[in-house]
Amino acid sequence: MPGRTWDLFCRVVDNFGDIGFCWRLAKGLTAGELARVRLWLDDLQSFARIEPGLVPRLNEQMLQGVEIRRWKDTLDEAQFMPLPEVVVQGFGCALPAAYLLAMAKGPARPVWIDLEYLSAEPWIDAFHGRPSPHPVYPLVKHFFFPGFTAESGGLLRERDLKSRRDTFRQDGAGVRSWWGALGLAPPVRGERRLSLFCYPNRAALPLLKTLAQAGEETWTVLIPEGILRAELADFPGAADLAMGRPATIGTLRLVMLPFLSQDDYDRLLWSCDVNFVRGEDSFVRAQWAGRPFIWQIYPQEGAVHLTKLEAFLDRYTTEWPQCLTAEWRSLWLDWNSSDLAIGRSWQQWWQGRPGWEPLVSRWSEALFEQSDLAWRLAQFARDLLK
Ligand code: TRH
Repeated sequence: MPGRTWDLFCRVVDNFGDIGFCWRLAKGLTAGELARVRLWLDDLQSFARIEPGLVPRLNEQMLQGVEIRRWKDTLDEAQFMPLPEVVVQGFGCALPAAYLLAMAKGPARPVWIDLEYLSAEPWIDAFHGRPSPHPVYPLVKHFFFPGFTAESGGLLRERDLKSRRDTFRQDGAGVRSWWGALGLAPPVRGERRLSLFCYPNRAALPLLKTLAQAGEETWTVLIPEGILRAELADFPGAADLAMGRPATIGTLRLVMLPFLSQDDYDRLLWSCDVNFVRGEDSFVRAQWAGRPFIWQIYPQEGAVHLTKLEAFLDRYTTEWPQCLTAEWRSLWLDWNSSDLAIGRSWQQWWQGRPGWEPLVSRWSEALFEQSDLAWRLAQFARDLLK
């Protein structure tokens, strides 16, 4: 049974998180037959970086069952017709004025949902689902907050994600050929692999220098193209780093990766021993990988992002012994405040591994028990449509 008709609006503010999330959501709603989705998007070039099947010059196209439409500010009311039953504005992006007017005119007014950014802060549970009447039109918008609790909007996750992850990990030949496609042999004994996706960060160099003097272990650090460009230029030995030309410095091997499709990026997270992630979507994907991760949160004015970071750490480590919590907190805070002394916190953190390793996968397993965001969003819309 095909679901209700939905419009999902997405503006690419910067980076890949907005479209990364909205594309997953559109696919999730479609695959679960929860909705028939039109995805309105203002930047198809950014989208093409994470979705190789997209043709960025087209104004309209079907991809994986989702109708993708270019969203231009010049579109008039007729071009949005027919209005759907459910409208979602991704990350609070304002709906086009002509669209809003058409919604207000009716006759049947769509359910209108404002899908917010993810946060682990406790207050979001109380605000999730709240209505907000429009000041002029007879319309009511409802807030939907993604989150980590049963009371929130939950987290995006494909239905078969866990089985795909586990099947991939168990398939030795598949994993070998996957590494091979990236130009790498599988890891050898004593070699650790770390993926490093982050914003510009002065702590990166001291961290890499620590990994270059790691004693018995060797570290292969995989960096997406364009990430840490300025920092690496200051790293003696890494000046020639380029795609297909790794750099070896002591116990560190640096490898530049092309920007991967979302599916291959998942495989990278599943394959590495440690993942550095950022923003929102890669942060969530690292949790589905069930491996240790270090999160660089999207920096905001007035350091409000640090409150969100602390809120997540509180939730993540709530049942952990104090000493392990302290190790995670100090490494994460050093990374997020570009602390040049990060080498020390990294070493303490890594040495504490036997203590926290089972707790990391326990967190992931517990999250898998929850219902996913696309399903919760569809239920939420269904209840409002009644
Ligand atoms: O790109 P980001 O920094 O996005 C951010 C955040 O969403 C932030 O909250 C928002 O305010 C800001 O954008 C505007 O990081 P994020 O959220 O992890 O998104 C990256 C996406 O790119 C994610 O879907 C994973 C994907 N990706 C690939 O598909 N291939 C890759 O090789 C890499 C490194 C990432």
